[in-house]
Amino acid sequence: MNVPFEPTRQTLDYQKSDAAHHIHAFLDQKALNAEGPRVIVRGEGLYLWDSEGKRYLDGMSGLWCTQLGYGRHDLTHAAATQMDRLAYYNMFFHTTHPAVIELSELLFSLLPGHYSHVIYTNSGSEANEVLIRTVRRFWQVMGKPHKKVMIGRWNGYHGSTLAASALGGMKFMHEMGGLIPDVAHIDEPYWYAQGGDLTPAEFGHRCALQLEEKILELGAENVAGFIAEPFQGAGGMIFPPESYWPQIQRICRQYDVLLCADEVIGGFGRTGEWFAHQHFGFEPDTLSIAKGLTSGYIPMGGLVLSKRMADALVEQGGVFAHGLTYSGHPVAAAVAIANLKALRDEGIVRQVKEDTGPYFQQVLREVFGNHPLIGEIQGTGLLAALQFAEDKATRKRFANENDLAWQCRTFGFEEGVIIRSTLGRMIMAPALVATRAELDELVDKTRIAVDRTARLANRL
Ligand code: PXG
Repeated sequence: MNVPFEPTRQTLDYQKSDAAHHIHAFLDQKALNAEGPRVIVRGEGLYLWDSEGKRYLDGMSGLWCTQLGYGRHDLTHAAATQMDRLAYYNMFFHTTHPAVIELSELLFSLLPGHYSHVIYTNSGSEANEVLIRTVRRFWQVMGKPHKKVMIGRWNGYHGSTLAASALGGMKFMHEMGGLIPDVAHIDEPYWYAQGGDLTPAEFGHRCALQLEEKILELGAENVAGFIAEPFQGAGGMIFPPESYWPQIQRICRQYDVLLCADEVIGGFGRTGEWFAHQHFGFEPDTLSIAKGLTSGYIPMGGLVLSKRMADALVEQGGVFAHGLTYSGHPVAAAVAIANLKALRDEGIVRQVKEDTGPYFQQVLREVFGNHPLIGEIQGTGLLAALQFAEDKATRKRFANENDLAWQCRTFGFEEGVIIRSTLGRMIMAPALVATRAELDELVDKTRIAVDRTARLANRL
C-alpha cells in the first residue's frame, strides 16, 4: 500500500503558488495560470489522485516512463538503502562504484550482444547531447573528421536542450532557441497524413530513400549519423510502414552513416520487446535511453554504444573529453537495477509480449475499428494511437484536429483517465504492469471520451 497523502492546502492555494513560480513545459503559461493546473498528489499502481481526491487511471505511464507503475517499494527501498550506503560518488578521476557496475552488467545482459558500453546521463535530452559529440569523436578517431552532420526527421523529438531540440524536427522548438550547425532533416514516415495515393509500403520506401538523397546531397563523407525514434513518440506515436526500417538500415550501412536509435520512449519493454528496434527488426549502432530505465522513479538516461564504436573510442580515442557530475549516480543506478530486475524476473516484458499487449491491441480494434471518428489504429504491446479522421475513405483529417484531440484529452480527465493528445491522435501507453481489467477500464473510459468528442464533431 502506498503512503496516503492528504493535501494540507487547498487546490487553489497550490495553483496560485505554482503560477507565481513556474514556467511549465510546452504551453502558454498565461493561459494555464487562468485555468490552473491539476495538482497530482499520490500514485499507486496505474492510478493517480489529485488534490481534490479524484482518481485517474494513468494511461500514459506519467510521461511514457513509469513501466512498473507507482508506489513500488522495491524501488524506493533500493534508493533508500543505496543512499544510506553511498549517497553519491562519481566516475571521474579514476573512481567508480559497485552500483553502476552492477547496473551495466544487468543492462548488457538484456541488450543484444553487439552493444558493450554506455555513457550514463540524467535524461534523454542529455543522452542525445552526448550522442552528437560521441559520434563526431568516433569519426575523428576513425580518420574521417569531416563526418559531422547528423540527419534527423521532421516532427521527431529528441529532447529540449539546444542540440537535442535541433536534432528533433519540431519547427516551433527551433524557432525558440535556434538551430545548430551540421544538422539536417528528412520527412517522417507518417503514411496516414502524407502518404497520398501511395500504399504504405511504397510510401515507407519513398521516405527511406529521402535519407539516401539527403546523404548524397550533403556528401557521404560529411554525414556522421542518422537519428530517429523506432516509432515516433511525442510527435504522435506514428509507426513507420514495414518497408521503412530495412531500407534505412541498408542506406546507413552503404554510406557508412551511423544508425542512432532514440529508444527513450520505445525502450524497456514498451513494445513487448526489450527495445523497440528489436520489434522493428533493425540493428542500430547507438541507443539513447532514459525514462523506463528507472521507471521514472529517479532521473537517469544513457547512450549505449556498439562494440565497434566503443572499441575504437577506447583503443584509439585517447582522452574522452566529456563528463557529468551525476553520470552513473549510485542512487539512480540502484533504482535502475531494482527496476530492470522486476521487469525481467516478474516476467513483465514477456507478459506484455505474450498476453497483455496482444489483448490490448485486440480490444482496441474491436472497440474502435468501426468508430465514426477513428480512421486508423496503430500500436503494439502497451502502446497505441487512435487517428481522428473527418473522412475515413480519403484519410481527410479535421482542420481543427488539434483542438478536438485536446478536448478529447479533457473529456478523458473528466472520465477519470489520462490519455495524451498530439495533433489529431490520441495516444495510450499505460504502465507495463497493467492487468487485463485495467486495460479494459482504460479502453472503456477512452471510448467514452472519444464518443463525447465525436458528438462534438457531429460524427455521432
Ligand atoms: N528522446 C525521446 C524519443 C523522447 O521522447 C527525449 C528524448 C528527452 O528526454 P528527457 O528525459 O530529456 O525529457 C524524449 C522525451 C510527450 C513527452 O508528452 C515526451 C517526452 C518528454 C515529455 C513529454 O510525449 N519525451
